[in-house]
Amino acid sequence: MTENRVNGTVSVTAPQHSVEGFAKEFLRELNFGQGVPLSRASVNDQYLALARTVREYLMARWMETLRRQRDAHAKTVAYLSAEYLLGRQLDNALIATDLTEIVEEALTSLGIDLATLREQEVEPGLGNGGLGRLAACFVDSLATMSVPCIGYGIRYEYGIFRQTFVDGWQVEQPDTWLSLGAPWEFPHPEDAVTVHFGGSTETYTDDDGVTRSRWVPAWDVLGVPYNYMVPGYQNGRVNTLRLWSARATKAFDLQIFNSGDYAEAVRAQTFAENISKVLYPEDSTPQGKELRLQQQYFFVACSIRDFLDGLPADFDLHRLPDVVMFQLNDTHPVIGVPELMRILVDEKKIAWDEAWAITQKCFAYTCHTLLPEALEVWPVELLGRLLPRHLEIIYRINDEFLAQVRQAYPNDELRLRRMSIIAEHPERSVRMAFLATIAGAKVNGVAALHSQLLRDNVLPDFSELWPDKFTNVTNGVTPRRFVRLANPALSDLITDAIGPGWVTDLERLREMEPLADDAEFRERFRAVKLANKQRLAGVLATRDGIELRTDAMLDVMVKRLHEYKRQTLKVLHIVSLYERIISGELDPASIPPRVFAFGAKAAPGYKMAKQIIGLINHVGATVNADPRVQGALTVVFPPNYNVTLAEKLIPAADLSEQISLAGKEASGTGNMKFALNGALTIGTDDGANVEIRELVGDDNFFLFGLLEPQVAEIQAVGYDPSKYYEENATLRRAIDLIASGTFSPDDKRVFEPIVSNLLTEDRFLALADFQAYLDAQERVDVAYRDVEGWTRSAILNVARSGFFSSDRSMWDYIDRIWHSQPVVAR
Ligand code: TH1
Repeated sequence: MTENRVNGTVSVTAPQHSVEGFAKEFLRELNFGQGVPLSRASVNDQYLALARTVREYLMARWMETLRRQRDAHAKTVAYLSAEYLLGRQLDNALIATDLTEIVEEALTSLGIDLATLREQEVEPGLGNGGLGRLAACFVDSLATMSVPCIGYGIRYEYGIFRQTFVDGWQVEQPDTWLSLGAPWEFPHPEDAVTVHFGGSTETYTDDDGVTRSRWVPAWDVLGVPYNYMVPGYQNGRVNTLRLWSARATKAFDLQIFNSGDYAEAVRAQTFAENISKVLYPEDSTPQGKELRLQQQYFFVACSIRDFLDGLPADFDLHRLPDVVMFQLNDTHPVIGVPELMRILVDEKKIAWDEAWAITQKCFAYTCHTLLPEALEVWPVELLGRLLPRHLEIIYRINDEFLAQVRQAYPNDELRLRRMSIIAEHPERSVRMAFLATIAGAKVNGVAALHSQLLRDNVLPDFSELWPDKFTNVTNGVTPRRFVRLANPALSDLITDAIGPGWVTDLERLREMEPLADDAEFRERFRAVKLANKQRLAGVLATRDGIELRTDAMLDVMVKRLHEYKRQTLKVLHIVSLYERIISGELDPASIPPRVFAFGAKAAPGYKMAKQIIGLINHVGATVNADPRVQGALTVVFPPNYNVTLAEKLIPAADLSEQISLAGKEASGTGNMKFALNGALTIGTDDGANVEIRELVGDDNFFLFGLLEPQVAEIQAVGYDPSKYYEENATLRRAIDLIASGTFSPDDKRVFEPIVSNLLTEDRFLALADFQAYLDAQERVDVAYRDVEGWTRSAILNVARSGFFSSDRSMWDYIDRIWHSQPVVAR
């Protein structure tokens, strides 16, 4: 690395791109960074040295980005998210810097295999599922689009648990992602921020004789920032992701230590560090635990303070909305609203009304769910104990808001009660979605249908009061990671056909449309799919000892395990096929052979979800071992589905299962990744499926199931699942087979809870949609037999899914919500 002085600042220039140069840099890192010679370097040594070498190529761009951003005084997006599901960093850095080939060659010249080093990286799993992965896609897009953005979150010491199966049942292991070294992070203890908790509030009279309130906190912790590079794709830009780690302000009490009570001496440290210790593994359902609220306030307080500290000393805070938009990724960071108010009013002594006007322009809120039980509420008692001043501020926001409602709707007590931030039942609590909606400049849902239902069903009173506040931004996924990196074979085929521009301008995939009618192109497309299946087979063999046949239809359902997503409906389909085969009704030779692949983690405390995982594995074991099936059906369920596995599974898939009950999946993003990689979707009219179907066309999508209004109707009159069981013999036989204990000979009653739940409650109407699902699956079989027709549809799925780039999502946010501008590189 060379250094030269420009304008009094040290600027770092990146090493030159050459094989010899890279090999030299790598050896230098190995020797001087890891302290080992090549001859004695472990794979981990080599991986760490490689990561450090690659990141040197990003360093100059990173500093240049920061400098340019400062100079441009551009408005920054501060994305506040409790989760970032990043996936592995090495490959992404390699494609961003266009170094893959050079590195491959340089390592080969040293007798090292790049693929082996790639496998050494443990992905940072700092998120649960779609919400965390979306945040990662968004920061990737903003960097690639040269938009000033800083992502703020938590550096969990343990990310999402590692899932193992013991006799088919999920057992969680801690995710020790930091244990072998963390070459992608840059700790900055000198920028640590103190965060306060607890205590009480007091009133006092200030110098001007005004009575004011202030917070007298009881304890504090330190937030230490760790920076991560977010490289734009081959554009010379690197944005920052800043994740906070909690430390004790006073690590160690020497007096207590000297007195011999060692445990007590480090108690404060242990207590503080707990705050960023572990990611809550609940997806789409909040737990309401005190530590969770501590986490939320901790990272938001650090982030807001960090942003404000970065402003010039003489900055006029009335101009804050010109320089930042805090985007709230669901309600988890909403406590930032009263935090900013507290800083402006209590610390900066800005008048309440002015502070509120500023605050309302600095926040925007994205809602990601429709499930009523997923809307976060915090008991007043807990919030008041942990953050007493914030509770006061929330009360005042609420009072003034309700006064406004009263004025707009006189004599409407019911409405006031419906709209109050404070709920009275079942206990007094703070409705965080309401607070976010009231404070936010904009409120958006994450797919067209979702945004509509958000307005109509979740926040109807608010959308009536402020129709213009509500908008939609349909989710997207980054084509860099989920096509270019995950599917190099398809990427090469596309680039061959239409040039490389699609990677940053995904609508250009449209140019491929005519090729769907080109027999030779279809042949090549099929070859790509087959190669991806073979690649997956290799991964599953070494990773899990799973044997995957590559000559069958690959039917994939990967997502968090949740009843509303209806993995059980998928199981009922498999069990039904199996039952019809063993009862002689269905000739296994008459259907195209299928591999059913699952990937799903269940929240550790979610009993029914864990039962369903057990059921899938037990059905799989039985079906796979039964010679009567003649290999027509195979079930594979590799444990620990994560971003790394997704990158191998999705490109190999033929069929994408998106079968949630209509009106329950806010958007989905896996659905987009499959379509972009040439899988056809079998799906309900839910979330972003609606938009996928509109774009790819009905002929290239297998739609089934109740529509959202029909679901609402059925539920209004009272849903009775047993009726479907009585009236549908195929369904009855499938359920009876599960109930008979066929899949669990050691404990025949083990799946009774699932069976009885389906027959008596079936909250998500799996039985009501069963027959429609089976019919759609028969249409899939027919379509799959037409090899050319299927390939044509698959190509059209790719060509017409450019809309689902997260770059487009980001343009929509800029246009409808942020009004920020790219700082153009060069
Ligand atoms: C998911 C939604 O379920 C999914 O439909 C959507 O595509 C994704 O967010 C991105 O928008 C959600 N994940 C969570 C996680 C938590 C709380 C609420 C949601 S909604 C912890």
